[in-house]
Amino acid sequence: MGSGKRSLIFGIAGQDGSYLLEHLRSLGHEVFGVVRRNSVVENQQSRIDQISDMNNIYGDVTDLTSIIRAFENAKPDYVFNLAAQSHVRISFDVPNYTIETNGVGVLNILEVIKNYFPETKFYQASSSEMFGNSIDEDLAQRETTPMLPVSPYGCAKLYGYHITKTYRNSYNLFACNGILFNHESERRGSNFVTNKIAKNAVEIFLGRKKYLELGNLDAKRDWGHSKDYVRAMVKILNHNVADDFVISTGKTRSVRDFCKVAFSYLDLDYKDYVKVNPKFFRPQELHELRGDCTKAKTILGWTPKISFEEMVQEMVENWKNLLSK
Ligand code: G4F
Repeated sequence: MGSGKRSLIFGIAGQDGSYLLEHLRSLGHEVFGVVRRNSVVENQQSRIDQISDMNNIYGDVTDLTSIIRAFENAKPDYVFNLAAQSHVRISFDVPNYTIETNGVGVLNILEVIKNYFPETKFYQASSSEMFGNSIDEDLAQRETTPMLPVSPYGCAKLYGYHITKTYRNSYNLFACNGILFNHESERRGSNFVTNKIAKNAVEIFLGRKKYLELGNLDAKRDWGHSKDYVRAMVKILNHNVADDFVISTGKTRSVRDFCKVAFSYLDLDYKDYVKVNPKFFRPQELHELRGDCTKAKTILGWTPKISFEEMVQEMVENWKNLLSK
């Protein structure tokens, strides 16, 4: 049974977009998605192929007329902006593009909502990268922690975060930020550290590679599962007040810990295979993230369900299935 609700997702072809599409459908929403044109169509569509009877619209958050067209097609009750240049290290190589997409892109959508669709509820995918190395006394980050980003990606996301709050307060829009800590899954791109480790560990296990090169093994992240985090996005828009929420697990682990767990599922010791290559270091590193999601737990009744170990196992198993074919 349909809920009568219509949702529009910018960035539907990404990890979170594809899980959000499935979740919204399970809630009875009619879902529309904006995808960027890509020269290799399989890359663009691979995560949403199995669910491709969706309403696909070509567009880009940097292209205002395409945003307007997407809104006119979808006539959405809910809009989720997950579109981004999402790789932190690469944001140092393409800073202008990152600011244009992750910063100005948010403004473009808000302008369309303010001028033409003011009843639409808006979710902005904000990021824990906005905190930089700022940390509260208890070593956690929460909604009140000062934000001091250390990458072009973090700076652009911080602009998106503030412009969302500014439009909410200036024009009385239902515009919200989810401040999401790292979240992964078998659908994660393999140039992010988690799926890079999972993929390479399986290649080593299968005898196709001898070692894995990584950057900073001591960086610590609060890693949750994307499936859990897309549930939070919907809860944020279903809340009766537009607000901002940290979404995290509250547990922190190092890149080294991730290697240890991933390789151990294959009965391998990561120390025999992992090498450090400075090529993968960043001009400035964010050393440690641990999110306190008490606000989301208390107000939205959201909690993560999938454990770190289950998630790592899923990622390793996925590569085992794909690569042993
Ligand atoms: O997996 P990562 O590239 O994720 P990062 O930079 O934390 O960003 C992710 O999470 C953010 C939320 O905080 C999102 F906003 C963002 O869009 C993205 O989803 O790197 C994680 C850590 C870093 O400290 C990095 O220096 O892993 C370290 N690392 C070590 N070796 C590596 C590598 N990262 C990558 N990508 N590749 C390496 O070889």
